[in-house]
Amino acid sequence: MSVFPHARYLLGAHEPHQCVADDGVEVAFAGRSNSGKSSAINAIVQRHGLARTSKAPGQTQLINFFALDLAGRRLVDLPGYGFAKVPRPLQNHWKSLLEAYFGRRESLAGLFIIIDVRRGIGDQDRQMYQFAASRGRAVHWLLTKADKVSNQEGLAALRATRKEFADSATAQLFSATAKTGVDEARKVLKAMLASGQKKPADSVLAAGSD
Ligand SMILES: Nc1nc2c(ncn2[C@@H]2O[C@H](COP(=O)(O)OP(=O)(O)OP(=O)(O)O)[C@@H](O)[C@H]2O)c(=O)[nH]1
Ligand SMILES: [Mg+2]
Repeated sequence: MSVFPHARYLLGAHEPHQCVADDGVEVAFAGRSNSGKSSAINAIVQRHGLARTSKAPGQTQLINFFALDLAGRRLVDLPGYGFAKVPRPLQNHWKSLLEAYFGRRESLAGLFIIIDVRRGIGDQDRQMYQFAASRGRAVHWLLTKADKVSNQEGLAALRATRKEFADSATAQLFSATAKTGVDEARKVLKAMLASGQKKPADSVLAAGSD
């Protein structure tokens, strides 16, 4: 049984106004094309095929929203960046879509940035970090495809990430294929979602409903 039995695909937004209503709480997954975002979502939600995965980079071209439960908790699969073969106008469109999303989204509680552990963190990953951090959102670096490197190489990448983002973000090793680090990632996800639900306005409402 899935840890999120009510998880389901909601919609894909090509334009900012098509996004799911900005209430409830959500955690977004960003990363390069083909880094393993959709695979990570499926492993963490424990639902094979919830987010579409592909060997061909550039599969996720929309902001895809998934409900995790009936209480307004969501996951968001953001379009992958850094895929050179995408025509320039489409790349620019994605960039402005991501900027609009990060600039305005109130229900965004935190960001997972998915990194292929073999490639390391790039400029666009750091840009995603800046988008989230500048709005006070928590960031978690998910160094995935750990099954593709030795333990030593994986730990070296993890140490470097923790050193660079010492107090400002968390990081872990992960593999969707080998299912390593899944429990840890799920805990971080749940903590982000819980932190997003404790907004002052929510507490006032909760206090009034007793
Ligand atoms: N070995 C290994 N392969 C993985 C892992 N995670 C993903 N992959 C493979 O990497 C490829 C891309 O995975 P996706 O999850 O579709 O990547 P994505 O980041 O969602 O890609 P886009 O939607 O195109 O941006 C697929 O062939 C996956 O099977 C992993 O942990 N280990
Ligand atoms: Mg994808």
